[in-house]
Amino acid sequence: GSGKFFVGGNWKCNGTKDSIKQLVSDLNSATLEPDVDVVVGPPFVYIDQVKNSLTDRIEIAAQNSWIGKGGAFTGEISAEQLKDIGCKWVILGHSERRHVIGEDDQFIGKKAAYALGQDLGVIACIGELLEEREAGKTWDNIVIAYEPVWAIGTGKVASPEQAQEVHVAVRDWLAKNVSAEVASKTRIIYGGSVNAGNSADLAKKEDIDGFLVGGASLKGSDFATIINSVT
Ligand code: G2H
Repeated sequence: GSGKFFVGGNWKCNGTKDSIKQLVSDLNSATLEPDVDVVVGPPFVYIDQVKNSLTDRIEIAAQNSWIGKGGAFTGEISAEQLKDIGCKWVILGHSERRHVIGEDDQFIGKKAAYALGQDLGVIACIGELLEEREAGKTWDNIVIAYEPVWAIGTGKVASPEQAQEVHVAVRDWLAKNVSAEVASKTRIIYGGSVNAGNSADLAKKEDIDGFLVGGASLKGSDFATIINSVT
């Protein structure tokens, strides 16, 4: 694999002040492998609550950001605002945003480029194929999440072999289209029905450098098990 194991919890549009208080307290008391980068992505409105209560051991991601500087863009949140409240990361291009909300590669690419320019880390999600180079030249802060659409929230996880095959293809694409160095150091993580029972087998695969976890990240003990499946 490449770099440090990376596990992101994508809470999506879930939670209340109370349920998040509980989840944060479970995460604060969980024992986590030290050699894993751990990030959670609460809904925007709870980021401040999480930032003020969650251990510094875990960093915070937003689930979206605007394509440029803030201003007259009703309903949007800027990268500058995310930084201002202590967010280090943003999840961009998630398939729910592509397929339910209608974001396309070009729009997601603009968001990624702007967020990287503001020094946010980007968790860039792709579907079946990496269709085009989306984020310009700054690859240092990018983690690529491969999430086959059929595996998202369905309980149908990709087999370790299926995921490994695509991760290798993505790495080859990076080698050909960006550089060998970027290909070898970019973390390519898997998302789609990862849970406490299947993460260890997936983590054994050489090109699976971590996970983006949805449903199972809402339970602290399961999320901790997934973090600790690093090999
Ligand atoms: C895929 C994943 C996390 P889940 O979207 O982004 O969600 O683990 O619920 O399939």
